[in-house]
Amino acid sequence: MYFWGIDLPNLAAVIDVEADTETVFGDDLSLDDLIWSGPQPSLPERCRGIGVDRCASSSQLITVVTAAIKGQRPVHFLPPYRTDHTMQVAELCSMDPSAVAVNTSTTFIRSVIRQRSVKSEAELAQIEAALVINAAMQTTAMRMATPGRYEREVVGTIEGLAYGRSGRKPPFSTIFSIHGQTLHNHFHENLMPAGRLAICDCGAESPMGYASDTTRTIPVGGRFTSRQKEIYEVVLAMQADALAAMKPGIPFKDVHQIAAQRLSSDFKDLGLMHGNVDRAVQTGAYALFFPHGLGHMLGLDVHDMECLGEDEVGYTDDIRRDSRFGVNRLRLAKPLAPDFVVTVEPGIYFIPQLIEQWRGENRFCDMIDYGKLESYLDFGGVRIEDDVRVTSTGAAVLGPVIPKTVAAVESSCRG
Ligand SMILES: [Mn+2]
Repeated sequence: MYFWGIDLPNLAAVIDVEADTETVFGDDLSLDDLIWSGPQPSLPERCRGIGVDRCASSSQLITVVTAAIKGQRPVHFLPPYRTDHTMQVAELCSMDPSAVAVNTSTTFIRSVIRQRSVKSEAELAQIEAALVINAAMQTTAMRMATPGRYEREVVGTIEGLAYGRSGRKPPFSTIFSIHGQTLHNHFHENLMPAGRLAICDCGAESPMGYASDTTRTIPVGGRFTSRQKEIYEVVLAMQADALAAMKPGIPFKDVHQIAAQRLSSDFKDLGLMHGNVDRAVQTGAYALFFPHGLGHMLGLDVHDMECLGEDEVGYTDDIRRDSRFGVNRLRLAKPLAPDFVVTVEPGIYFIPQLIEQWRGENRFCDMIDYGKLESYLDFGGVRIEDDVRVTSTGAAVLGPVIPKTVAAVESSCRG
C-alpha cells in the first residue's frame, strides 16, 4: 500500500535499483474472478493508474530473482509477516524457510523506516480525515454510555460509524470497557452501571487506509465522582506535560519519563505515594499504575510498521529497550523528528491482582501506600490518547478537538 498504492492480495513488486526500473507481478483476471468478484480493472490498467509501466505475470517473478542471484547481485527483501510469504521468499531465493528471517535485509528495513517515519502532507491529511471520523465515534460513545446499556451496543454503533463514513473497517478492534484496568479488554458483554468509568480506545481508517487511534474515559451516566475527577486530572496533566515536552531531538523515552514524573508527583499529593519523586520514576515504582508505554508511531498501520520489527522502528543502536517492568512495553523510545506522528496515551490503572502481588512482595513499600490503595481496588482505569504531529519546534494534536476536560466530557455525555 505505501509504495504501490494497490490494495490487493497476491501481488509482488521488484525495484531494480541499478536499472532504475520497477515492476509489479500479478496474474490476469480469470473467469472465476469475474464470476465471484465482478468485472475489475486489469493489472496493466491498475499499474498505469499508479504510474508504473512495467507489469508481469506472477510466474516471471522467480525468473527475475534467480537471474539477479546468479548475477551475484544483492537481493534485499523485507520480513514476510505471513507463513505463505515466508515459503514464497524461500523458494524465490532458493533458501530454507528457516533461513528467511536471518537473511532479511536490515539495510532495506531501516531505509523503509526512515522514509515512512516522516509523514508527507498527503499522509497527514489522511490521518486528519481518519480523526474526523474518530471524533464522531468518541462523542457517540459518550452519549451512549448510559446505565442499563451493554458495552457491545456502543462498540457496534461506533465501529459501524467508522465503516459507514470511510468504507473501511476500523484499524484495530475497539476497546470499550467498564474494566479499563485490563489494558486490551475486548470483552463487551457487561451491562454498564451508573458511576463506573468506561475506557473507549478506538480508531478509524481514512479512505486510503491511514489509521487514527484515540482514547477517552467516560463516566457512565455522565458525571465524574470527585475521586474519579482527581485521578482523571492526573492523567490529563501527564498528557499535557508530555505534549509540552515534545519537540525534535528529544527521545520519546524521556517524554515517557516526564509523564511518569507527573504521576509520581501528583500521587504523592494525593497520599497514594510517598518519598522522592525522581526515585519513584527511576526505580519504576510508578509503573504499578502505568504499566505500558506512553505511545507509538501511527500511520498506515496503527502501530506503524510493526511488521518490520518493533525495536527497529522504535529504538536505535544507542537507545536500547529497557528491561524494567512497565517501560519494557514502550514501543517508541528514539528521538523525535519533524513530521513524525505518534500517539500520546498516558493512563492510570488500579489492577487488583498486580497490587496484591506487589504488596505481598513488599515491593516499593516505602513509596507506595498499600493501605490507602485498598479503597481504590474497584476503581478501574483512566486512559487519554491523542494523535500528535511533531512540528519543527514542538508538537501539535491532530484532528478536530475531541472533548477531553472533565467539563467537556460531561457536557458531551449529555449530548
Ligand atoms: Mn494507541
